[in-house]
Amino acid sequence: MFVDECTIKIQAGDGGRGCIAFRREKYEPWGGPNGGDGGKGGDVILIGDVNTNNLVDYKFQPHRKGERGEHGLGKDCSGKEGVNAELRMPLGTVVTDVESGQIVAEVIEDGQRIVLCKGGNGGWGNTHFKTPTNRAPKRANDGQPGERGSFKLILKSIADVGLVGFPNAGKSSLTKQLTKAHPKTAAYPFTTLHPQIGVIELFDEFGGSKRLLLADIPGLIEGANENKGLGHRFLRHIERCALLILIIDMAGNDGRHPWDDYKHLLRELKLYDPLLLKKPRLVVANKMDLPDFKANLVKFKKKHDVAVLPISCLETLGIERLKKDLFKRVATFRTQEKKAACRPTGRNS
Ligand SMILES: Nc1nc2c(ncn2[C@@H]2O[C@H](COP(=O)(O)OP(=O)(O)OP(=O)(O)O)[C@@H](O)[C@H]2O)c(=O)[nH]1
Ligand SMILES: [Mg+2]
Repeated sequence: MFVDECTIKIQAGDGGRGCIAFRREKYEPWGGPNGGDGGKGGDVILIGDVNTNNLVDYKFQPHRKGERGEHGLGKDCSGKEGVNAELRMPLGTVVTDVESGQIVAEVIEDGQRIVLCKGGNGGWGNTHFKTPTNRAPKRANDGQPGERGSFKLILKSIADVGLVGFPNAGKSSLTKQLTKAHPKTAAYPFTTLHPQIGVIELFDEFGGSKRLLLADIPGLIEGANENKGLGHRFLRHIERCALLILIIDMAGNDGRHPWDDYKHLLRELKLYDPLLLKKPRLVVANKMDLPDFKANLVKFKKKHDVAVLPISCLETLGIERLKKDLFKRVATFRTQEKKAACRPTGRNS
């Protein structure tokens, strides 16, 4: 089961209570205070984990708690700290505080640690309250309560390239060709039900290699914005991509019209988020091995003035060219992104 959205309830551990105690020894019947401090409560920590890509664990176990700190003891013994609750999160998880509606964390890197709720500090034992006028304080602090809250988790996968197309256009077939991933492919719509991330690797002549992440998502259909098909919720998984591939079944199988498919894809992307149309995109015409491909391509070009890259996933045609093109385009995008980030924004800067 794939879950990319859920709400969790978090409670960090309360701090332990401070202790009221006095030193009592054989020849020291009225020794001073020696009550230890309470231990700190356990934090709730999010940890980025590249090996998970699903929030299903949190859907079925939404309540997570840090351990409570132990109470302080006599003989100046502090209570033990509560154990932290460590929640492993897929990369790309956006965490929103339900009460305020604010984004409070984004898990981006493997191993990244984010303290979502802090455990309460332990209370002071009576040793801390000794003063020149009160040598035997009968006072200690309670521990502080741990932070708590409800948080919405939304997974927006991290990938460089996103594949968008109607069902059966060949998105998963292309993913198989470009990466080592093995998504299911079949001649019925909605074979892919949730996003799959694959790694595209390009080797150079010196034995080095470059990598890109490719997101294969379920098919998009006309009216997805009105929840037709699988809706367009899963488009969140291509929001972070540097480049989109719009893949069209140019052979027009099942009586489809590729030029209409292209138009509908653009419309659905725009309805989901107009920013998606601002991303660089590449139109790929698949199934060039089939007889109707050529005539359809001519018609398509008459209707849409865009560059189209013909390929066939079945016969592995045009794949290497596409792969190199992807690396070039993503590199250009990243350079532009860096330049834009470095560009001074203020008038006086
Ligand atoms: N003839 C031909 N068939 C292809 C080509 N690429 C994919 N197919 C076939 O088209 C069908 C659909 O391919 P998929 O890769 O599952 O398509 P998809 O876009 O991932 O489909 P969904 O996951 O349902 O959205 C399969 O039967 C493939 O074998 C191609 O280049 N030529
Ligand atoms: Mg598929």
